[in-house]
Amino acid sequence: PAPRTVLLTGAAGGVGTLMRDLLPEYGYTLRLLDMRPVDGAPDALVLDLATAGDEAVRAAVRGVDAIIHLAGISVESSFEKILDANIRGTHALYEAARAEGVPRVVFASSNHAIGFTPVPESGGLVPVDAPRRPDTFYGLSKCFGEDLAQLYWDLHGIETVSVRIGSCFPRPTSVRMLSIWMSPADGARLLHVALTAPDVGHTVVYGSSANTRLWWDLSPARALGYAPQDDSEPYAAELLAEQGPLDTTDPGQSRIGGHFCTEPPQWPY
Ligand code: NAI
Ligand code: 15L
Repeated sequence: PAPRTVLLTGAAGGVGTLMRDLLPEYGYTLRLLDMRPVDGAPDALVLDLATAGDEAVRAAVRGVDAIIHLAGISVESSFEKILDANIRGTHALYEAARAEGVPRVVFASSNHAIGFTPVPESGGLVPVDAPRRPDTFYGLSKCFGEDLAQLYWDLHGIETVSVRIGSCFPRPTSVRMLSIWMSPADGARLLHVALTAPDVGHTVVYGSSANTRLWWDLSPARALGYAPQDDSEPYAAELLAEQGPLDTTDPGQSRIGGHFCTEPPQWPY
């Protein structure tokens, strides 16, 4: 049966806030979780997945049909902080899902799992099975999450779609983002198919809109039923006029991870 009640972790964050508005249109009832209070949602569960303990995390997942796992540090940070939030936190969530029999997870992976992959030549597309080349401890934690998802499928039969999100923001704000932007509406479309497509086992897909300047292969996502409706191209002229074209001799622009490969942004707390 299609999932109805879905736990959304990281609900206070940028993507969580966008998806909280969009996913109910697909008929889901959301249970919200974050380590910070969630604006406008006094019933949200406020807990740190890494430290809350087995029973609290089990209670958080109990009775849901699926989990969308967005919670974690979303840019580079110290190894210790990434270890807690992204590695221990994701492990705690999967253990709780196993113990409570939750059959499906959608895991927010990232383009930074393959961040050191060179930007493809014009018209080329990076396949989903390209070797992983994390650009940060953050990207490395996403590789861990994908492998953890594979383990929980092979060992425990919990299905996951790992979505390597490009940049999910209301609009693209850089020339790089023209290639990897995922509009919020397309993000909701992709999460919906990731929740409902049958027999996914563990499937890894790239998550973006149907951008004219796309860098990667969307066919694994399309095979799940994803039909993106948006394209960043209407923003191209303005961004190119402001920032100029990508300089492929600049190591901070020549790889998919962009400036994460040279000067990654730092998690603020
Ligand atoms: P964000 O940083 O705005 O939100 C993440 C949320 O997770 C925050 O509200 C934070 O309080 C919560 N969180 C962190 N550690 C936690 C823990 N231990 N327990 C419970 N909650 C915790 O990030 P954003 O942009 O919303 O991204 C959501 C997810 O998608 C992240 O996993 C990020 O790595 C991934 N992603 C996002 C992209 C984007 O374009 N926004 C691109 C690629 C991946
Ligand atoms: C990510 O993984 C980050 O979570 C997000 O904040 C953006 O920086 C995005 O990648 C990106 O590469 O633009």
